[in-house]
Amino acid sequence: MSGGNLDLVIVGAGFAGMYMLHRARKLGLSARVIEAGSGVGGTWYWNRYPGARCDVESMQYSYQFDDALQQEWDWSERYAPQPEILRYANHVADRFDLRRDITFNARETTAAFDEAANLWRLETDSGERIAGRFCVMATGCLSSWNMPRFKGLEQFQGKRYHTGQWPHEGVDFTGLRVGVIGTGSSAIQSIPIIAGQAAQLTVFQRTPNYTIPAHNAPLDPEYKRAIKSDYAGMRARAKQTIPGIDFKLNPKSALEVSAEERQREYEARWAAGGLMFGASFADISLSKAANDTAAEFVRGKIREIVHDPKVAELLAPDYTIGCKRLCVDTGYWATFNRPNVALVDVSKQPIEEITAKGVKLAGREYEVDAIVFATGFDAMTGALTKIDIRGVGGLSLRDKWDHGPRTYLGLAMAGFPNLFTVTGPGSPSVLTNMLPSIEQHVEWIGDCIAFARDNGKQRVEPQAQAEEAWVAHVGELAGATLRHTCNSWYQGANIDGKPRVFMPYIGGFPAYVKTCNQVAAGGYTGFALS
Ligand code: N01
Repeated sequence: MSGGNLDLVIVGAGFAGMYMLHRARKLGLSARVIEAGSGVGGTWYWNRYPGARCDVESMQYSYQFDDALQQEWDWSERYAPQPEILRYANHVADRFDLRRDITFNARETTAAFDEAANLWRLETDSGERIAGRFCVMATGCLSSWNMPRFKGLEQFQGKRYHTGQWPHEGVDFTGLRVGVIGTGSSAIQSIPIIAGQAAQLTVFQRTPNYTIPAHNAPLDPEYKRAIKSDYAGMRARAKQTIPGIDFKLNPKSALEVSAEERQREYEARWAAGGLMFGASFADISLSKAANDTAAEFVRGKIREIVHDPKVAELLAPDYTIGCKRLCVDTGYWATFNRPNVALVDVSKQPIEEITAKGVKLAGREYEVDAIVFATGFDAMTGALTKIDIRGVGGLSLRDKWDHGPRTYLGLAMAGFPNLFTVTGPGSPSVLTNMLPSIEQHVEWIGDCIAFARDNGKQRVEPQAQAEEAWVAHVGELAGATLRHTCNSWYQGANIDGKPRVFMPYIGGFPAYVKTCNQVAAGGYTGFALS
């Protein structure tokens, strides 16, 4: 690891950290990335569970900063599987010769701002030190995996896995009795595959989820050619939409059309598959009555697919559709028709303990050979609060965020000069297509650092009032939709004791970019530069 002072230290070699490094080099900044894993890819490096794939279509879930890169890379399926996305990340690392400035197998534990020297000083778990004028936390939004504190966890004699930290060599469940705890995206993707291998699969469900079929398939070469012939056009259209994805939103209200037209639209979206079911009508995320029509349509599909009416009822969610992140699956509901699959409701009688032999609740022990914890993440803030980050006067980020995250633009925090976050809380982040959002953030951060350098400034720090106003704006926008009406990780509800604050900016990609551009054009309004 470099002992000298750098212009920039980047934490994390996922898609954000990799592009930040590339951008820093282009700007003539010396930079080094610190990465806990042994390879690049971030979330796609860790999440190797069976069936893992991206729920944004592959032609859109990729970098666009280099046209030759997007022209030469060949996606094989509509939704790219995790191994292919990881290959893509490695290809990018090779193509842009990134590895020489990445330190692998080094987990950042502390980062402190040295006010006298205007330097960020970081230390890793092995005691290595690195310092840089600026620091970018490219630590990911869904990277700090959540293991609930189940009583007796350590006494389990079988194998334990977490979807967010899957063994690199893979796991073969053939002939085993397996328990899966959780029914979020990771569970919904892995359950059909585990069910195909296991002798017996028991799914422990606390809250059912809405999922839409992926209808995944190999990509038609003609379709790929058509997109590549005008990739820029497609990317430009995507940037005009709220999630930063090129898609068709039906501008009508679900309530203004006839029941037949509504049904036709939902059937067409179901047949097309994927997240864009949520765009069937313009008011699904705004009006409870409109939302109910979409939710009821999906519940109807569950009742059609799942043979046992009792199981179908347990699988059918009763809350706002799209409140928790919509899932995208391949054969999820039908999996519950298999004779080797059982569903256990833990909503009213929670898991009491993990025993030596399995999972115990309501006085019954479910014996299993392996448990898969598909229990999600300490989303958006967990990866940052895990590191002991100290700003001016020793202010700790954990303390600053004690009542919920506070940022300016989701990019920087008052009291933490020269520190930036990529897709952090307060940014559109997880509500958008992550790759274009990452590129926008990285380019903005790079420009801001270059501006400071070119203007002889040592420190860039949000002003407290600007941060205050942004936090209020983010909260106000969240309150105007139905997104706050359920227990989701968007508002920290999945982690005991985590403050309930809706974390991402819900105003959409175009409005966010416009604000960021105005801030930059105004000489970084809301920031103090000194
Ligand atoms: O995590 P989750 P995930 N006892 O938090 C349950 C992205 N992603 O890894 O809902 C019993 O959604 C918990 O129950 P509840 C995507 O953005 C994307 O699946 O809190 N159960 C829930 O069912 C996604 O939204 C892709 O009541 C417990 C589950 O565990 C995000 O990552 C694929 C429990 C956790 O679900 C997170 O998804 C995968 C307890 N004590 C992930 N604690 C794609 O691109 C938790 N649960 C497709």
